[in-house]
Amino acid sequence: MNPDNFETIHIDTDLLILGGGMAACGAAFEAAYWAKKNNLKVTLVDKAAMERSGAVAMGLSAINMYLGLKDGKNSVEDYVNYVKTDLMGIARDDLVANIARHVDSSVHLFEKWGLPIWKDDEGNYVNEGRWQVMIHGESYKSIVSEAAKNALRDMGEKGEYFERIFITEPIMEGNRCVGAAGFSVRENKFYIFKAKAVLDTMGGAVHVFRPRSVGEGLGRSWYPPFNSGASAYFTLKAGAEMTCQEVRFVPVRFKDSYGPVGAWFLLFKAKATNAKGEDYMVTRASELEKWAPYGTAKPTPANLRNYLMLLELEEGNGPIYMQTGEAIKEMVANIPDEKEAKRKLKMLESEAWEDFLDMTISQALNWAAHNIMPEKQPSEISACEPYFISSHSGASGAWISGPEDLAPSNHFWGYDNMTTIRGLFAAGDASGASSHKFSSGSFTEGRIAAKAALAFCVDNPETASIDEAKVQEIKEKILQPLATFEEHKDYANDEDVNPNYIKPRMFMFRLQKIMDEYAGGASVGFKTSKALLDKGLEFLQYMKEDAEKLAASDLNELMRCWENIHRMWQAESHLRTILFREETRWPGYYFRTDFPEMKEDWKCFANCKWDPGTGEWEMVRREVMEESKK
Ligand code: SFD
Ligand code: AMP
Repeated sequence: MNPDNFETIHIDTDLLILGGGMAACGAAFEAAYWAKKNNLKVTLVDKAAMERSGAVAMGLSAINMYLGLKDGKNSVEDYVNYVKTDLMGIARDDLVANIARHVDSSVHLFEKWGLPIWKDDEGNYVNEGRWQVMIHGESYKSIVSEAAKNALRDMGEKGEYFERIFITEPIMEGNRCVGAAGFSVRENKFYIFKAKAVLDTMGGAVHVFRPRSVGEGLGRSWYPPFNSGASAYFTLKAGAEMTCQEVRFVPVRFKDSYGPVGAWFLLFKAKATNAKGEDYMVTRASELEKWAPYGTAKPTPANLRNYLMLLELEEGNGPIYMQTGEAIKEMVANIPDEKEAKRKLKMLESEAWEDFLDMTISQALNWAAHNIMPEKQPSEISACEPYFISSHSGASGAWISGPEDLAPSNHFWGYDNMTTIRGLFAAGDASGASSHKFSSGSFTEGRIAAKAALAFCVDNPETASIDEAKVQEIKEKILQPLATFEEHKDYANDEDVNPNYIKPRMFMFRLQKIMDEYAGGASVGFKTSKALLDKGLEFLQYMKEDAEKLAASDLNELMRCWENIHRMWQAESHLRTILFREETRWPGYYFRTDFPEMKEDWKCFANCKWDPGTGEWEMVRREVMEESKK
């Protein structure tokens, strides 16, 4: 494929939304309203088709963030406390509160657009846990993306969305982000998007670490294989400050098919046990005291729930089981009427299957394939490999401005959700330190960020001029893997093995091996140390040199090349931040064997920044504020 045959397409807009997931859909929906008022243009670009792109592609069985503020059961402060405790004391109150006070209205919109939310006999939402509501959510993403697309369509020429365009690089003018570059994954087209404000919502990252499923199972992971670190790469390359890059997420899931556990723990009140049937949350409760005050709080933070399970495995007490059968039996045990008990049992069985069919069909297939009847037998659960997803129980992302009325003065610099780079905003998995926003909170944060980004466009109406030489330079760099392949492909008789280049698949395996073995992946029980991290960093530098030799035979491989470069940057910022934080604060996510305890003087954010001018990394501590302004 000849890179010279690529047409260059220029798109000029006011607000550029990168990504088409939950945060992007929220952004498009909100932007349409504010842009119309100010006669501004909004453009959205997704690497995939919005109807099924991002983490919600397969559907979901619950909305995990709903406060029910109108019923007075919960308050915004309750939610902030919950999130901060779950993250072992490290969270931005202002950001969490900003999402929490608006999230309910987003959920009501989803319902209005046709998302079926479970209701009880009185017509109230059925809660899974305190903050989660159950949905029939197989088509969740289709419903939400349709609303976002409609909002853009309603804007006429002032609203547009592009699908199957892979964004690779930020375009900068000094300390201001003025656009993005990318390419079509279907046609020989290279794109330059020029904008007054850019909103990064390209999700988190998977396959940075070696997955548990390899070979024939490669691509099977909890997090969707198509989110590959573009968000973090984009903000890092722009020179933005990042936060919590060490706070990866290791979910516990049904083993090998990654079915969700939340409904089992919270709705069905199931217990997880070791092979001897012991409930390790009870037998190992004393371990939690070491991690007080978070370890002794309720609910136990997600990483500590993992940690107790990992201790069982270290002692050889696996497999670990979700006791599904016992849970279902207990739920019908107190129903005296036999017919009613049978009816309830049938209902519970179908709810259990739907939990998987709504969002992780492969888990239902796994049950069917292994003759597992959840009402009779337990199922194995296991800790996955690490992922980067700040909207769930991880926290890695850009360091952003909070809202003026809630943020302490050093957490506010003009516009909600603006990164430390002018004109560059972030939301969803792209913004850090505001965990537990999930699908509904990410959509809501997209709305908040888009409104602020449009205010920025109004206040900063000047447009950038990107000169043709710069465009050409970016284009050549992005298409280089095609040129490298063309130049050397005939050297060897196997396209994939060639001393002059490396294919993205091999590159990814190499990255995953480094991260798994040196940065505390699943195969080493999530343990690492300075000695290992230093070695890992050394290997990563060699990888960075070799990234210049990535080769692509077609557009799909070109995308794979860039996905892996994005992952490599996510990896480096992660590794550097784990190294910087000399304590263990999230055992169960990772464990520093050389600093095995949590330390009071590390109760702070560990932030990092890459300087585009010098190529140097800078690590800084930022204070955790205990109260948001009211
Ligand atoms: O419970 C580029 N999440 C759940 N949230 C819930 O509310 N309920 C659940 O039941 C949830 N479950 C769950 C969840 C996540 C995952 C992975 C699983 C299960 C298996 C969390 C939410 O899904 C999550 O919080 C939001 O989706 C986050 O929103 P956002 O917008 O930050 O990310 P996205 O939706 O994944 O979208 C990313 C978009 O970026 C695009 N993209 N576009 C252009 N160029 C590039 N280079 C790009 N790279 C990526 C993507 O195509 C996508 O459009 S439970 O089991 O945990
Ligand atoms: P999951 O299916 O694990 O993603 O969980 C869905 C929701 O339930 C998230 O909000 C989790 O934080 C929460 N959750 C899952 N398991 C537990 C548990 N054992 N205790 C408390 N909350 C949980």
